Amino acid sequence: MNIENRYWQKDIECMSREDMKKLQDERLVAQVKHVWDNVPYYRNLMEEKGLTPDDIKGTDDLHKLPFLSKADLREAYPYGLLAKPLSECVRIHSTSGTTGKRVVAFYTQNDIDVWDNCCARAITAAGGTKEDVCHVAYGFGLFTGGAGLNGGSHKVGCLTLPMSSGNTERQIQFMQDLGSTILCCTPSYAAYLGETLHEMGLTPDDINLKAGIFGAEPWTEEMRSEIERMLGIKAYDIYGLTETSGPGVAFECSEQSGMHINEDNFIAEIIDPDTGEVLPEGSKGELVFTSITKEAFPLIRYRTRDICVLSREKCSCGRTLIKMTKPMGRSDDMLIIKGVNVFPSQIESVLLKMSDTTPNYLIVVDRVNNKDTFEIQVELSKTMFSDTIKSVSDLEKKIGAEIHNILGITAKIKLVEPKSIARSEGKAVRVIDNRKLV
Ligand code: DLL
Repeated sequence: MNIENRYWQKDIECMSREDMKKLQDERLVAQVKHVWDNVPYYRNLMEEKGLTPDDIKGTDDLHKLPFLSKADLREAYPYGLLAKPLSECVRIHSTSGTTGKRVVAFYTQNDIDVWDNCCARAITAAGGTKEDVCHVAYGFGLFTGGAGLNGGSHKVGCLTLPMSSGNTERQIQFMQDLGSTILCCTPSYAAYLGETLHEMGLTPDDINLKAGIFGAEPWTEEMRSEIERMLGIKAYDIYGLTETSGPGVAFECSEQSGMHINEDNFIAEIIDPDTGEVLPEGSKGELVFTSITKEAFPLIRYRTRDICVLSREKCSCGRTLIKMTKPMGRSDDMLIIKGVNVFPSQIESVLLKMSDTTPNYLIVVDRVNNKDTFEIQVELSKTMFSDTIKSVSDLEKKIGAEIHNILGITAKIKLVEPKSIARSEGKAVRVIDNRKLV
């Protein structure tokens, strides 16, 4: 890769620690004043803690500020956290709202520019330049994936294909005809595209892809290798959430070991999810973000529920931006089965280490006679499916033993026919929990 192309905004991405702290200090002070002056909801939260903007002189005072949670966002729906007049807002995005009221986020033109630059950093770190054809197969609409990567791709000057998701064979046709070099979509959709490519009798040599930028859902290192193999690309992670603009809060570089957080726009903290105590660097805990450049919809100490670890270890790419590990699931997505904490990613890791299964699986949990039942449906590869009953039952036992080894509980393994588990074009559904626990 040409060295000039490695960074989108080198002065920021490689800024010294002292300069970054200074920038964050200044921006935090201004942001706190902005919400105090313009958002009564924040002012009330601060007043409850006996705080005024004068108490916040920089990032060292961040811990004094109250947390904000999804419940606050719902309570303040739709305009309660808006910090700019609607006439200055140019866009709205929203979460899917499957578990309650939607969260609506507002953007000024400057918010969109900042967001586009964050996504442009991600595309550049994945090797993207204006010579590339960027195929955006995240959903477009209220979901932030499509619009975010589309905006970043425009900034970089790539030829942008705003494909959205779905119509999978046509996606591959376009890739072939228009020579897409960078693919942006969820990792589960990337796996589906890889599967479809092979079913169409094509190989990675028949397309021109070199890199993929995948996020919006948890995915394992095993899934990364599988996608890289199926599509013949390097697969990069990207993280974000609607509340903080969307994708591009953090992005992976050539080292592919954790994502750099765009610290000029977001201050990250790790807290103990039970006590709210701020944990030292290197601890595993809940990620909390404060947005320090957002105009329309600023977030102060927003609890993401995502569990990860932060690290300031030197990165070989030259960026000095702090790194976060892949989220290890959300604290509210964690399943408790037979009293044991289970993250779907642990199961995915086991399954993808087996050569005879596909990356398609479903975890089904139920409660019968007051006892949890735990079944994992796993799709077989085509070759394994036509194999003997004995080898299929050996594989079931092997997976069962490995799951027991990792989790310490027994799961019923059900191997199912190829293509029998529904494919996802956006975020994959990996868990069906039939226990009515609430
Ligand atoms: O998923 C924004 C996005 C779009 C990110 C495209 C990356 C790419 P929401 O729909 O609001 O926003 O969901 C946010 O998705 O709190 C995480 O739990 C999860 N998530 C996002 N990126 C990753 C990732 C978008 N790279 C929620 N790895 C977040 C694991 C992720 N989980």
